Amino acid sequence: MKFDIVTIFPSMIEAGLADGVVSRGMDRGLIDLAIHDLRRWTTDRHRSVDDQPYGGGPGMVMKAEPLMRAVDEIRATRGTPDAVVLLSPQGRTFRQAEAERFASLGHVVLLCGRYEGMDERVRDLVATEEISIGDYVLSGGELAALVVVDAVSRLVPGVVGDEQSVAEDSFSRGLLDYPHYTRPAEIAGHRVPDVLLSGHHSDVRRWRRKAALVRTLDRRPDLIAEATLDEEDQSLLDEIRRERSGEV
Ligand code: JD8
Repeated sequence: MKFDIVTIFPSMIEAGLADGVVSRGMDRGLIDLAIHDLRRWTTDRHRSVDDQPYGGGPGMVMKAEPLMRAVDEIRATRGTPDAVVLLSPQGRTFRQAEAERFASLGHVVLLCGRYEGMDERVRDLVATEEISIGDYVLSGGELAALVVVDAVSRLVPGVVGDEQSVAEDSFSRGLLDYPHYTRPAEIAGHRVPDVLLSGHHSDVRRWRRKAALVRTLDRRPDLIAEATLDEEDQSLLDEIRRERSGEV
């Protein structure tokens, strides 16, 4: 998987990638990630990446031309990317399905803005898509790019040690995760549920599946509608609803 990140704050990206699964994937040659300082493609004495907005108003706008030159050079030196992604609050929301789609592509360029955002011509001429990581206001695209790189990289085979755990991850099943416990068996009167100590693997599996359904129903009912539920899940859901109606 190849990533190119264009930013005026390369050290922010470096810091975010210094540890963890992405840096290990880079060390192991599974991820080829290059960070590009946008100022390299400025031409004026002050290396300007921003300018005042036409029409007036507060703040500054990122100039289009340095970004256009940056992507041209990335194309020439690193190959034609499958996607050029503009991170912005106006983008469609980045979800697990998007992460899976990016992971299926070979080469993704991520463009990070600052200030009030990018000159609209970046959307017209450079970006192939526009993504937001969620409905809150960040100061720039760098943290969003790190989020995207992390979510996509862990789907690249070999990046996360345990393929099984990636496949079983809560969002790949469309449900929230079940509760996890490790030693000791009791803390301040809070005991680990007996079933998890029982050694009955099918009981453990059923308990976890039910707990995941309970959590999802309580915290993210919107996900239930989208989840792929098998017959066992359906009967567990019925069981939960019966328990809650006071029938049991
Ligand atoms: C890129 C500049 C800041 C945004 C004026 C504050 C993504 N989910 C997300 N939230 N925010 C961003 C994001 C914010 C950015 C830029 C991404 C470039 N800003 C601007 C508009 C209002 N300032 C984001 N992905």
